[in-house]
Amino acid sequence: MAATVTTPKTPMPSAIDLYNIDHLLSEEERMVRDTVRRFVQEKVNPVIGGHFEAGTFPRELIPEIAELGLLGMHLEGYGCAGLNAVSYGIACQELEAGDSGIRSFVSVQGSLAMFPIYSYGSEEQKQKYLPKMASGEFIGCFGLTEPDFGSDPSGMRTNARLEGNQYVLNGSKMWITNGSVADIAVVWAKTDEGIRGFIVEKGTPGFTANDIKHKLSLRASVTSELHFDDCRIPAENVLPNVKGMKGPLSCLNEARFGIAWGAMGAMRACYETALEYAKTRVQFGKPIAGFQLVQQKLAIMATELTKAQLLSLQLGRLKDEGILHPVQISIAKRNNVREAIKAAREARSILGANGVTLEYPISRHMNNLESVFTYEGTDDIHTLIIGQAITGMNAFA
Ligand code: TGC
Ligand code: FAD
Repeated sequence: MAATVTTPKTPMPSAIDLYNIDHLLSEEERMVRDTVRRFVQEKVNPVIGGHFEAGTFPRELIPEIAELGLLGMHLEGYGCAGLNAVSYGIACQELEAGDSGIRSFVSVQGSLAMFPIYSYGSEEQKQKYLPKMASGEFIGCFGLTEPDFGSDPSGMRTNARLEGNQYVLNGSKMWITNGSVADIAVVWAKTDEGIRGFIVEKGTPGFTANDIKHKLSLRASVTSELHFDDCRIPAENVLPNVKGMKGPLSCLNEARFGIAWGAMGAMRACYETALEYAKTRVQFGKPIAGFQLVQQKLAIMATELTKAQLLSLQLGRLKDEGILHPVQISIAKRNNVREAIKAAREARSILGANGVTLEYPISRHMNNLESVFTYEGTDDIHTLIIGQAITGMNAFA
């Protein structure tokens, strides 16, 4: 029998899942989605606007985030949940539907602080840090960016020299998520043997962290500067199993993967808010959702959300098969964040003046997405990574 198409009268699937992607998820993946979505609706959404306004991170949510198994959730053993990549992506999507700051917290902890210890640490380091990080007892941060080296981190000045059984660390790191709240910092520094990763514990003499104030984006997230002034750390705190830029760049693969999914959460929240608003806001005698120009905006948002969902799901399936290439992550990170920003802007316009307030989540997401566009490789850097992959020519320098 020939394949058939339903009629236009057949009820559509949900407005936030126009391609029935739900069908493509396993039961476990759906359960992760529903659990994290409920947590965001019940615990994050009621408080996040207040935290954004105050410029504070909702630390009170950490125990529950840990309880849900979201910290290092795609790692196995050491108290981690050991879920697949798609589940990790789905969790990031649901968290970022609440706020990019919450997803950032989980990304940094799992992908940027736990992942390097898990992948490149000694067995002693893994035993010492990972279970406490999975349970939320220890918070981690990741220090790669410096004041003069953002997109080009290989130029870093932070350095570590071996003196007896200690490394002496000097330099500074900038824009570090969770910096001042972290119990341990995974810091990348130049050594005689090339770039190495170090675990620096809070309170080590010579290590200070100061918060960056007056951000207009990611306000519900802590961002700090780290300073190392003859900071002596035990030689056993070096990550023994990696040297060179592939150390930090491989961690970025993990975090960028989560961001590609996360951006869709912010996008979905903006789209859903605009859709609901448009159906009830009456102007010229009818709901504004009945005007062609408003429908055009909503139709584009719905289409781009659907495309991003499919792109991300295949990204996750490739990761779970163990054949994901970093350039595929760049394609998804770049596309999804770009489209999320465009959707946020259009959604904001549908709310008119209401769109600029914190009463609705859209402007908060829109401002957050400006950071997401820049961190973990700017949009330009991902364009160049893709360009290099398809032409074979390096256009970075
Ligand atoms: P390049 O010379 O091309 O390569 C150096 C070595 O690294 C390897 N490599 C990778 N390994 C794993 N994954 C990747 N994606 C890799 N890309 C490169 C490469 O094979 C080579 O290995 P080997 O063994 O030959 O030494 O690298 P480069 O130094 O020229 O860098 C290229 C470039 C520009 C793409 C890279 O520097 C880059 O991605 N820049 C952007 C910096 C960035 O994204 N920073 C993010 C900081 S962390 C952050 O923003 C956290 S935000 C908080 C949150 O997530 O919420
Ligand atoms: P620059 O590299 O100075 O770039 C400025 C502009 O020049 C950009 O538009 C860029 O795309 C463009 N540009 C640069 N090079 C090229 C080129 N070759 N061709 C074309 N255009 C180019 N870093 C961490 O290490 N850890 C963290 O936890 C962390 N958290 C962050 C949290 C927030 C809220 C923010 C905003 C940033 C965070 N970062 C973190 C830093 C982030 O990774 C950097 O901001 C980012 O890599 C870009 O670096 P930069 O800001 O120095 O911009």
